[in-house]
Amino acid sequence: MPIVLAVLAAIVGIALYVYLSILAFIFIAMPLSMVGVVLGLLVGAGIALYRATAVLVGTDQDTPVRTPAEVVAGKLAGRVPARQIRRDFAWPNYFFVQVRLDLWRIGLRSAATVEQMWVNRAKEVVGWDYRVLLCIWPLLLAALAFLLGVAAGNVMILLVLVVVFGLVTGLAWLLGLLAVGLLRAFDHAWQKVFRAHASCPRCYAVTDLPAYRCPGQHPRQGRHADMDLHRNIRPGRLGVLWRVCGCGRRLPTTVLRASRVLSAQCPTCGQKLHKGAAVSTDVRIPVFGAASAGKTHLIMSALVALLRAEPGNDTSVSLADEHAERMFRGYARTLDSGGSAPKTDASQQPIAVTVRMQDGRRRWPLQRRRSTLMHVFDAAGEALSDPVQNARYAYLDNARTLAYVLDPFSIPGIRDSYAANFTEIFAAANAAAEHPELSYQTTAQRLRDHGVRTKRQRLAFVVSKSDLLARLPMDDPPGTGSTPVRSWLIDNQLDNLVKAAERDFDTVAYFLVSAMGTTYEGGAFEPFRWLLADEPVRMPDIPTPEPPAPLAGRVPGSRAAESSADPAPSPGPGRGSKP
Ligand SMILES: Nc1nc2c(ncn2[C@@H]2O[C@H](COP(=O)(O)OP(=O)(O)OP(=O)(O)O)[C@@H](O)[C@H]2O)c(=O)[nH]1
Ligand SMILES: [Mg+2]
Ligand SMILES: [Zn+2]
Ligand SMILES: [Zn+2]
Repeated sequence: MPIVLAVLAAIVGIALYVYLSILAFIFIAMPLSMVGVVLGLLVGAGIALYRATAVLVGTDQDTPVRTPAEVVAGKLAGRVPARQIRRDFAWPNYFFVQVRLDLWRIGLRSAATVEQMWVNRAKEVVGWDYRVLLCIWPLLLAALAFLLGVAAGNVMILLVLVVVFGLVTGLAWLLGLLAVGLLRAFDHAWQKVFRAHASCPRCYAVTDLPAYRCPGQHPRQGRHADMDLHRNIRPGRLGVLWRVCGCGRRLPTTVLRASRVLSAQCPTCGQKLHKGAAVSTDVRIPVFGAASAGKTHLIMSALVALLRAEPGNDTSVSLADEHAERMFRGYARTLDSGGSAPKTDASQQPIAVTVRMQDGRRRWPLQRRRSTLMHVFDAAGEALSDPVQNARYAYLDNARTLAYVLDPFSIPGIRDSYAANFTEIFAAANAAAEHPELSYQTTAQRLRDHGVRTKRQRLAFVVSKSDLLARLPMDDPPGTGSTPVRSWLIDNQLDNLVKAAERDFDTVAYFLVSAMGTTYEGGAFEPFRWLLADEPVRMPDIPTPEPPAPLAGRVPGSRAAESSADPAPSPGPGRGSKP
């Protein structure tokens, strides 16, 4: 009987508990859970937003940051790519890599906070007595709903963040790629149109992308390791309009803008390049010919004439570097004293003498004054004839314009006819010993051996020492202008040489020049002027003097004897014209 009563009491008790539970579920758990879910959603969203703010504002100290040092180590995109050349020490563009790191961090930190809430609550409940649990389960249900709400709110906001970050990043990439493409194209177009390159006067490397030094604060070891050297200043992953150097300094991208404020250097040998390198029209003029042909005197006389001329227009001419200034001082001293320049040292690697021609007008599209850097290379005749030495003269390969100097006193016919009777003139001429054809062919062969397409190059064919030549009593002295000089060479058995030059080069013009004077028009500068005429260069405008008198019967040293070069020789005669 007591057992029956006990069972009955238990059944009633359980029924009562179930009844009360149902009531508690409906009237306590359900409403509280609803409130819990709503609160949870808000709290979850708040956690995600708080984490996002902390990461983006930078108060989350542990956010992984892609630093310039990692960029240098090759970890720009997270893995180590097989790059031979190290990237520049600069901060990567935010939307290239950091945005991904930030989003990942926000997700991780939010999830960790939510997970922590779950774990903490679970730990508390696991320790409770089951009777307590049976009494307060409706409240636990509401707490569970709250936690579920937190997780859901968190995930929702994270998804929204992924979408927003994705959209903003996508837009940034779109605009960035467009801007990078345009800026690079503009740089490229400028260099193409104005034939702008940077050429190293020492190692002869020619590049469109010089390296630039950051003027910011870099520790000494950093400078030693070239951490301040930006080898690729073009817009890209390290910045579109600007880049921030690892030292914190903001640097302009694009060669056009960088060349204004940063100092350029040769990416190959580290030599400091001229201001405006890779933006200025770059003209390289190698001068070749036999030893003692008169190459150095031609350059000397031409450059002194150019720098002493007073342009009538608003162009200006100046020496581009210390080496050029030093050389020029020597040239001017020699010319003014009437002396002779020392023989060029065959053991020294030639260094370009660079002259800057600046246009005074500011021109569209950047309202920049355009300038030209003219590099003249002078090597010793013996070195040019020596295949081992001339193989190192890479400047010959990179030139569009060359000057070949021929000493008329080395022409066998002239020598045979006059050397015996005019020893004094021949002694003054210090005639070249090498046959003109040989001195031409050694360099032409060298160019061919190095795969240079000479058919794209212009050649100024210069017959030197005209002042001394005029003193020989020739029956048929060379006339003025390109065509007469060419005919004179053919008449003097140099038809093979003329043919070879015209076959090898795109355009050839002939000049008869004396290096003893310093007149700008009609002087030793004429071959250079003709070479520059095909380049996008604005030349100093000097009033044209009276046309030179014919060569025959001239008095040595007279104005007419100084040069008989055609003031504006037409490129026509040389271009495939037949004798
Ligand atoms: N009168 C006269 N002499 C000249 C002229 N050009 C060169 N010379 C003389 O020719 C000689 C050789 O001239 P350079 O200019 O040194 O010859 P180069 O071709 O540079 O010779 P390397 O340096 O040995 O390759 C010198 O003694 C000059 O004085 C000229 O136009 N007139
Ligand atoms: Mg010389
Ligand atoms: Zn160099
Ligand atoms: Zn810096």
